[in-house]
Amino acid sequence: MITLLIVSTFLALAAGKPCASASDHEALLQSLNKQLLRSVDTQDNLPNPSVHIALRLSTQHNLDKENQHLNRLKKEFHEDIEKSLRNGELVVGRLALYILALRSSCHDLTSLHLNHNEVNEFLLTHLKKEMEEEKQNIAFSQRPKTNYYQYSLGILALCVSRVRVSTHVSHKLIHAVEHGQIKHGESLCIDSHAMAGMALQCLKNEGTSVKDDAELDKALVTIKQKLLDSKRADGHMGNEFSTGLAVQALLAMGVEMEECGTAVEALRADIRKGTYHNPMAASQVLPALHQQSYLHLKSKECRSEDDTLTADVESASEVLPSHGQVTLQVEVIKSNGAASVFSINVPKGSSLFEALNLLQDKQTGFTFKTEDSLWGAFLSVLNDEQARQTDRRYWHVSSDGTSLTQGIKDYKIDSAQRITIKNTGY
Ligand code: B12
Repeated sequence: MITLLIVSTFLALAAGKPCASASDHEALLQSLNKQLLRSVDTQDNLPNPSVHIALRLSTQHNLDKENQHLNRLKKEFHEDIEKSLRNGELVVGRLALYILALRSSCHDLTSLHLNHNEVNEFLLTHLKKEMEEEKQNIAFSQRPKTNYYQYSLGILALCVSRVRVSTHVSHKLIHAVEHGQIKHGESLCIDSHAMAGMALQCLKNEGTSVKDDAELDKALVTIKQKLLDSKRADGHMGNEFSTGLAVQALLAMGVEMEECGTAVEALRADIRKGTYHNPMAASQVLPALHQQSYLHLKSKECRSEDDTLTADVESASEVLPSHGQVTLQVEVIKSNGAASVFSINVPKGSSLFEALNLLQDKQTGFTFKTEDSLWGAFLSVLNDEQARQTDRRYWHVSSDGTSLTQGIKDYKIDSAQRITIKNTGY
């Protein structure tokens, strides 16, 4: 039976993908799985719930390491959420991911509380409350305090944990889908549509009552169409970093793996190129390659699991020392439109973060600060001006007019270029 299952899985994966054999696919999948397992060994950063979910949705496991990571989440990540609550920060998305991570390890959710204002609350009770606040915010200002990606994650976490989602909360998401309100900066956000798709599909599968069943079905059709329409000539849906989530959502919505063949091939090509070296990026891609979506967490039982995955020592990738310097122009455009341009020579192959540090050290008047997030360093302050989420502003980064698709620590400077960092509203 199991053999039959494996053979049919291989056949499904091999379908519609001329460039990879089933064994090639397995090897790539395993390399990404091992890379994620190695990432949880690093103790410098907070444990990442998204990485935990991806490890738990994989076929191969290292149960010891996964347990250690779960314990770190329950301590360090849990405390970090409580710290955010004390600082009055928004926690919807991180709390939802944490709940999904606990669910992925079949952990009893009622055994954990959040301590806030000297009150102990169940995680799910607190999430429900925050979702109510988000819903109110949408009612008053047509958007959540966080964003629709996190709002969808919230619905998904409640639904997967079999907690009823209020019809008002789900209606706000359905309405946003139908009115094209789900954006990333100025452009259509494929990642958020994928997350919304999984959240709404979960409600449909659970038979959760919604304001209007026909409206829910219409929103699901809209999302599916937007995801399919986002396919580029190279197979990506949206970009390299949204394709994994888009495939997950399409699978959750009942699309066959064969229909995602070109997207899966694009993901495989990215893995070969090392595009997903950021653990957060890898964590959103791996489930899709396993033909899993976050919806599978609902029925996860954690019984008789494989325990054969080893981290292996990372094969020393041949990083050839790059020679020479390149000239970088850094243009900063503040919220009042005032622009200043700085110039610096940096070693070829530096990250933008390293380049900005060099520029700061030169004491030319350029300064910057970052904030930590699950994706890494988020640029928050430049030349003493902060672009705040509470004001719905951020520092948008582009190179020679093209928006960067990576953060400042991941983006590498390989040639002379002009980086524009602009305080932008969204
Ligand atoms: C919403 C969102 C934004 C919002 C965040 C604020 C808000 N309240 O809405 C805004 C519009 C500001 C934004 C900006 C950017 N974003 Co954005 N963003 C997202 C999105 C859709 C959801 C993030 C989220 O809420 N996650 C849930 C919570 C639980 O996780 P979190 O880590 O705590 O969330 C925070 C961080 O993710 C942070 N954040 C958002 N984007 C980025 C990007 C980077 C590189 C970093 C380090 C942090 C970061 O803001 C979140 C809210 O505080 C993701 C999609 C995805 N697949 O994850 C893309 C995504 C993370 N963003 C991306 C990018 C490229 C950017 C920009 C670099 C775009 C640009 N050219 O300027 C900038 C960041 C520039 C900077 N200042 O450093 C990429 C990152 C890919 C990568 N390999 O690094 C993603 C995956 C989208 C994509 N498919 O291309 N983003």
